Amino acid sequence: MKRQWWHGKCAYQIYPKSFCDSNGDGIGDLQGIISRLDYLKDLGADILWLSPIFVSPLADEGYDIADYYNIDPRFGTMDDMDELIAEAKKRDMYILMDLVVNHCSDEHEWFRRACEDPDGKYGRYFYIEDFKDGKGPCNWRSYFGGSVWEPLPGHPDKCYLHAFHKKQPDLNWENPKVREEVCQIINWWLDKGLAGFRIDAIMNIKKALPYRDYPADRGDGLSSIVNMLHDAKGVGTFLTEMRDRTFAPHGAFTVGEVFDADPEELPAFIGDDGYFSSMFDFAPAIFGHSGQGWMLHSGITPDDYRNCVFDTQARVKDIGFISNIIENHDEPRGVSRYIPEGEACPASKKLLATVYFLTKGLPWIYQGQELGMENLPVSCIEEVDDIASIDNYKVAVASGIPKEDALRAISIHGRDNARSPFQWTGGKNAGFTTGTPWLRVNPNYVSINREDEAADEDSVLNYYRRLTRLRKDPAYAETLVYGDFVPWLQDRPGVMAYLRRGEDKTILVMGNFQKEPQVIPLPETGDGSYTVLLNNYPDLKKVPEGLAMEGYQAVVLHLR
Ligand code: TEU
Ligand code: CA
Repeated sequence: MKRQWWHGKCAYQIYPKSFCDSNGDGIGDLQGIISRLDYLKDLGADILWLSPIFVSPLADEGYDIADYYNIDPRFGTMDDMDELIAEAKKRDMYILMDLVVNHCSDEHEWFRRACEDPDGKYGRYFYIEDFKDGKGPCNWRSYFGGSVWEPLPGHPDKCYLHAFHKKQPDLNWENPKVREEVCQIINWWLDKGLAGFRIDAIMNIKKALPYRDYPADRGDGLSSIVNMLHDAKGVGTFLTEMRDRTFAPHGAFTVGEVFDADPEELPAFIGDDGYFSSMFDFAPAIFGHSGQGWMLHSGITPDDYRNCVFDTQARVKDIGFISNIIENHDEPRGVSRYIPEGEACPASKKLLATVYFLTKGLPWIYQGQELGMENLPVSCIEEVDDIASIDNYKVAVASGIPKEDALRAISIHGRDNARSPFQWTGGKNAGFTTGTPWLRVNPNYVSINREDEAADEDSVLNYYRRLTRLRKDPAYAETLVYGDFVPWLQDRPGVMAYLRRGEDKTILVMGNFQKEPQVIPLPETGDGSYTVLLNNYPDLKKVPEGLAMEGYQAVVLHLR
């Protein structure tokens, strides 16, 4: 694997709408981000991915773009964006924006002109078809529920395809003019000084054509669009063209949101000459998921989590650099998902931080994760913003599931969980805004907030600061960035442990991933002595059989 400038960095995802509001309108904005760059630098964040801030009606919170060349006034101005790029550069930080090009907004000029003339140039930017007997060409279900086919405004005999929300018409990537438009957007932003992009929903750009029905997977007679995607071959042709015309000439960093890639395609996606620099590991995030909706999702135990992470590490090895997360803006909070219910506490949150952060690949922190922020309680459907949650709720209630059970599923799987305002202080609105926050603040901000944790040496926040510093420590960086990943005791219940083995050092990362204490043997290496590099407890007890680990104790040892 060719070495890259970003391999030794730490990355951070900002959800701008909920990060920091600078002007009291209750919505996070660019000036808010600029005001927090020193906080992020001190945390150890080098690469910053901003979820979309382009002009948008926010039907899908900005993932429905109406103008790729302008900043939505709710987030600020293009001058603010230029200032952010410049201020980040001064701090050796790198800005990524979110490339959302599987679809645009139905309020984009392209779609407006397609509605004026469905058979004209812009009609061919989209998948516009004739209804037949009042039905669309196939029975695919959108990610957000219902048919992917929606009547084309002004043309009741025609319909357009949307994999996501009806306000997100899919762009037709088979049309070279669409691909040209996308390349222009990318190059325009890279020329402005962006370091690169996170690439949204990119596996959706290739459809299996001609359209055909798939076996209905629910009572509505529809079939999840994911079933079609399994048949859609050839996305690589589009991705190669995009890379060669944009990312490669600029030396840009890119990280793909790639679901359902075939394992043998990994080198093509993130190898030395891959379509992208990296891609996210979603194996833990989708573990136990059912295509039948959230009500049928099964849980994930610490051992399941460990096995997912280890499977990915075994699959990726030295093919490329995977991007490791425990959460993002689409997923529940990692500490609420991966730590058994009722056992999320500073020790277990630090354990989870340790065991994911030091695996091989690029570590990502999602805003608020460094504080140990947790899922957002839900008391009624009216307070829910997330359109995926609202769809899952409607489907569940329509199928006869009690409302309180449907609501509980949102509290576990909903996307609002990660989108509640960043908790800066224990004061009003958690210091996020002086106005009314666009989404309610988690009531636990009084005990989980940056101000209090910064002052507490033993806080989750200060533990993350130690983690990022350890990974960049000149004495250990070579081993932690490039060392082989070697599982240790991978079948032992309640243990998540692995070696990072470099040329001249071996580092053991070991977590007792349960609340009960247990003695865990050490691997036999060297003279059996070690240096403690990190420990989420004040001390570490060595016994003849190994280490007597407290509940949720995690350690990082340099084995001599
Ligand atoms: O998400 C794409 C994606 O993750 C879907 O495959 C997923 O199943 C869907 O989010 C339902 O939960 C990206 C963005 O991360 C997400 O926020 C957007 O809603 C979506 O694309 C459309 O742009
Ligand atoms: Ca604001």
